[in-house]
Amino acid sequence: MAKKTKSKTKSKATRAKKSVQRPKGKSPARSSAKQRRAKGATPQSFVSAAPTQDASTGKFLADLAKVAYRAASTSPLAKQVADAALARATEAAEGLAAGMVDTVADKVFGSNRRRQKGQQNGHGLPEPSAKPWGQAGKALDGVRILDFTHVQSGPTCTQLLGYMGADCIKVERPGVGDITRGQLRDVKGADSLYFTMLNGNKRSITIDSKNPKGKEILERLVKHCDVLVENFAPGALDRMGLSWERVNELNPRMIYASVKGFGPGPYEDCKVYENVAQCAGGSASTTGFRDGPPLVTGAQIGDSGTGLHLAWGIVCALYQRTRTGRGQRVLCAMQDGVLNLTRVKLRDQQRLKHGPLTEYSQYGEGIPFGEAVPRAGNDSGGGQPGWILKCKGWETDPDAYIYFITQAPVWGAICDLIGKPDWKTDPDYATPPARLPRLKAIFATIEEWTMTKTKFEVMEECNAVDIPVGPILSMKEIAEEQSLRDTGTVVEVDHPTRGKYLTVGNPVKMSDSITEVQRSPLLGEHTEEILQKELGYTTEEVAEIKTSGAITAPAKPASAEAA
Ligand code: CAO
Repeated sequence: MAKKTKSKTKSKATRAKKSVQRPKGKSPARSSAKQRRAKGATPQSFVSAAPTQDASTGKFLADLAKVAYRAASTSPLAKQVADAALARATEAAEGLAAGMVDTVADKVFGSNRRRQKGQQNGHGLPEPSAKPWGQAGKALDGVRILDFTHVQSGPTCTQLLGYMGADCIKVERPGVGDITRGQLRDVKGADSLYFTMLNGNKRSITIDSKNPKGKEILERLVKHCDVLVENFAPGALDRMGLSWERVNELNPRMIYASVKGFGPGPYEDCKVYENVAQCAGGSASTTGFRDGPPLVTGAQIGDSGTGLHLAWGIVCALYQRTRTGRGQRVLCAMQDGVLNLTRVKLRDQQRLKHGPLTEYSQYGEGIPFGEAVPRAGNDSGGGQPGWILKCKGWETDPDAYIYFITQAPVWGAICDLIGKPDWKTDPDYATPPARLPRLKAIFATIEEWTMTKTKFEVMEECNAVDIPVGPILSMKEIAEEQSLRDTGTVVEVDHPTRGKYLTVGNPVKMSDSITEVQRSPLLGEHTEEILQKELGYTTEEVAEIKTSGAITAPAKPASAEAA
């Protein structure tokens, strides 16, 4: 068996070696246009027939694709050639990489070591970088995002991609921009925190998408970028002439990612904001106290939660594109995103058929369940009962509380700590099922103890004996928490018009993709830079674009100051 593996490995390596020894002059890439015409070949068929086992041909195909893409906006033929060349170059690169990785692996590990590693033979990946951790670029370096997002859900998504290194080109309406620039303003004349905290690590270009020249620039951007992200009301992007079909025609590799309020169905045309999604996704009906109205939560699970889901979908689509070479639509409905985050309540809905939900405190209180999952106040929602308890100072400090979990394995430690050692053996308290009908009274007794200490003292004493508790931290305390600054979760950023502000950095820490949090862009700050450096417009062309009204504010700009 071992022998078989070895010979297989060897023959692969030999094949790879042989292929790079192919006489360069014989590559069809070098045959003349005259020869090709004589054979009746089209440029595309020629490209498609090029061998992909040859490094120099692979490189030639990649270069050809680059050149052809430059001409693609004016010539459909150039576009076809570019697409064919790129597809073939990718195949060549994949084939060569696989061969090379095999050869390198043999050199580095020897064939025995490679066998031990089983299938871990590179899978077409390049040789591991020799650069120190954190110095080999960022996870999404080279990914270009056409960021057509506004308000919160879409911008959350693109900011996360920006934190991971993607180049986010945010398109905004001239003179107006993302409506949140002017919403909830705290500093006169400066972009609001609503905007700045959701649009870091992006560049801003102003384009009037309804101006003919503006449309032309947008089409160039579509061809230039890898991902289009948008969260307009249903149909708005189609009305701009950027339907999925059109975008796919312009750039078959583009991933077209959208946030909408609802998926296909009776509500698909509705405009949706955060709290609408929280209500329609099942969160509000299960949040709050049983005897009170439904409640929305302060965590923006509809907006930021959906943005996060969309970012995940985009990264998966980018990965799939490395195999298929084509883009796809990625849709995340806010209702679906909220439901995904509220899935434990759908779990409980199904459990209801089989009896009462014994971990809900209403069970212990003897209150019958109805047909739908009830609001459970501060019940923990898991199998370990928990509740929010007062701590020292609660009379004046609205956040002097702690979340206390009576986790079964540490029940003995809880009893000792609160001065009730007899509960450890008392049949009414010793087991989790015995405690369930008494939870209210148990938590009231624990509270007598927590009220003698600050939330941080409770935290310290409980954690010393592994009792899980959580202090209710105010936003003031979070803003001042040094450990969150140290990890880059809370970051202070400097802004040219509003000065220093705090933002939330990347909540995901990666050992080889280090996040640098940058301030949000001013409206249109990068318009000329993007037109010239990314899209290749000349200085004269940019001057013409300016006079066309495609990138400048109309004479009477609409008010950015919104409710
Ligand atoms: N140039 C010219 N016009 C532009 C433009 C540009 N650069 N950018 C946007 N516009 C236009 C759009 O084309 C659209 O015009 P038409 O309706 O005339 O075609 C218009 O601006 C506004 O689009 P909208 O309908 O999306 O904006 P709205 O303020 O009325 O609605 C919202 C906002 C959030 C309710 C809606 O966009 C929506 O439902 N989005 C999907 C769900 C979502 O993401 N919600 C979360 C919002 S965060 O709480």
